[in-house]
Amino acid sequence: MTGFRSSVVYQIYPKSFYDSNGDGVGDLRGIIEKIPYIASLGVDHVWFNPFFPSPGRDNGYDISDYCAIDPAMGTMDDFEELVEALGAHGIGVMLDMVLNHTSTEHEWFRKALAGDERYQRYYYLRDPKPDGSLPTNWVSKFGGPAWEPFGDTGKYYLHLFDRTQADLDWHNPDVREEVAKVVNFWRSKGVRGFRFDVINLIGKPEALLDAPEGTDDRAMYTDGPDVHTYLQWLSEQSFGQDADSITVGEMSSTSIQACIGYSNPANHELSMVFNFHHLKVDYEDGQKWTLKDFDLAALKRLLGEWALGMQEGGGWNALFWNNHDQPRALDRFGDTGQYRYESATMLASAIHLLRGTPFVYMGEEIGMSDPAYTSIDDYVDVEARNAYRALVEGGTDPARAFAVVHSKARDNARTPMQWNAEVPGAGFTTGTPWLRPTNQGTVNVEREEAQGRILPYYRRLIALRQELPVISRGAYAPYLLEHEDVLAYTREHDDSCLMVLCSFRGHDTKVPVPEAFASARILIGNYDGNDRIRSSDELPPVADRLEVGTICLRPYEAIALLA
Ligand code: TEU
Repeated sequence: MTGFRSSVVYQIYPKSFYDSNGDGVGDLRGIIEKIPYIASLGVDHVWFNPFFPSPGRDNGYDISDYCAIDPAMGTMDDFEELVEALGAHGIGVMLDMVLNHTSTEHEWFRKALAGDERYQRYYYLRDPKPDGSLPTNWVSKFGGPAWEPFGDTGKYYLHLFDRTQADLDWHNPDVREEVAKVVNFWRSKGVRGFRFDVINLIGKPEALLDAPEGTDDRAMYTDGPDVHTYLQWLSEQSFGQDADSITVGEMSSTSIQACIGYSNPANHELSMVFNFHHLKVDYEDGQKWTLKDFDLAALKRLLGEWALGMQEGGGWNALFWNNHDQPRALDRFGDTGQYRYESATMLASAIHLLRGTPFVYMGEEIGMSDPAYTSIDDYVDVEARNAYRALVEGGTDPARAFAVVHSKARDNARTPMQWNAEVPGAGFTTGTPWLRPTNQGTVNVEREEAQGRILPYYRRLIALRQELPVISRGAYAPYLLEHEDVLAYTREHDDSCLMVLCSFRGHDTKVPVPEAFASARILIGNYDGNDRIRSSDELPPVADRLEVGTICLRPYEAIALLA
């Protein structure tokens, strides 16, 4: 295993990866069966979305027991076997720690509700305002108010997500002890990787206050004053004791400054952070449930600002286009038709050669795209269903509301991994899949292995990070920030210089190449067979492509030059 800077992480949504017993839902034994495939990618760690006991209101992010395995997913023995079997390939396990909130089915919340004051102090319970209105004007990220009556006590409990996800009060030292115990439980099973769900929400101020009128309520509880102290404490009590620990914090609506704090090694908090700013460039006025073409200028600006800002502050980014909450990037920024291969590999190049640690979300490596659902009933996610209802109730035409959900729903990412062309299971299950795949006829692992070009390209990109310090360590500098079609940057380390050019357009476009790269060689590219270069090959010169210092990029072309 290598350090996190030269690592690549593969993300698996266990419910949708591989079903070993035909019940239509993925499971741990299924993942064990597919380890040869995972290992063939060359990844260093696998992040698993939660597979702990949960009522499943938010697909496992509503946890009712942190230290057990959801029986629908397998047993603790299966888990231990999984850790060992991945470890035999040098692959580490990264678990999802959802420590900002528990399910209301968790023993702590149940005891609190039954009147146990010790456990009542685990949550944010507040009285209504004197006028009888809710304790604050905050809204839930899944729609509606963030407060729900706490039994018949007259008080309310805070839930920033679904009403069955009650926020834990980290001010209480008992809560902090409990969460450290959870992390240490999994460490004792050999786990060294942790992804912390919405961890920048744990530092809410002691007094919860209304957001001033006309302002964003997220500012009232995000990146709060105590997050850094809590993370330092948690690190010291748990994962910080492992030399080979790798941690990533999911940072909701955050800032570069805060993220430098979370990930600069001098602060002893986390290895790296996810931020989502670059994935909001197709939101109208910052609102998710809208329809808008992506803004490439904004995307370039944000990727550049974060790469540079984090570098200057000594922080470290997790790099990603896809995860279980995002519609497929191919549908948003690429072309799922004529240029599927070109745009999928271009997007991969843009991320994998940047400064940071790349994450690949299952199916991305074979070019999976959003399902072609035709009815709102095809969508199962609580967020999508709430959003549809709210749009229609707010007067949006149902056809348009459906189009919005179709392009934004988290279900888009959660359809089963497409192993082969079988209908209905796509080789994921012999039963009825819990969420229906729609294009396994053309997009599947079997076909990619036999004749595809996306999967080999990912394997090559993943290997390159371990081979070349200029990729894992090189200094980043933006290039051609004003170019209308192309994302470009350079990386520099010792005597090596890398230039990465990625066209986001379906037409030809010209890019100037500085003199220093005139005699450079092509490290990887998605045209002219440059996707088939192997490390032992002599790299082809770029000179043939240059015309008076300019290169003409073809539709969705990506090319990396090494000087
Ligand atoms: O998501 C955090 C988050 O802020 C979500 O609102 C996310 O931005 C949203 O789903 C996109 O519309 C994390 C998990 O990744 C998500 O699956 C959980 O539902 C959420 O936390 C609550 O635990």
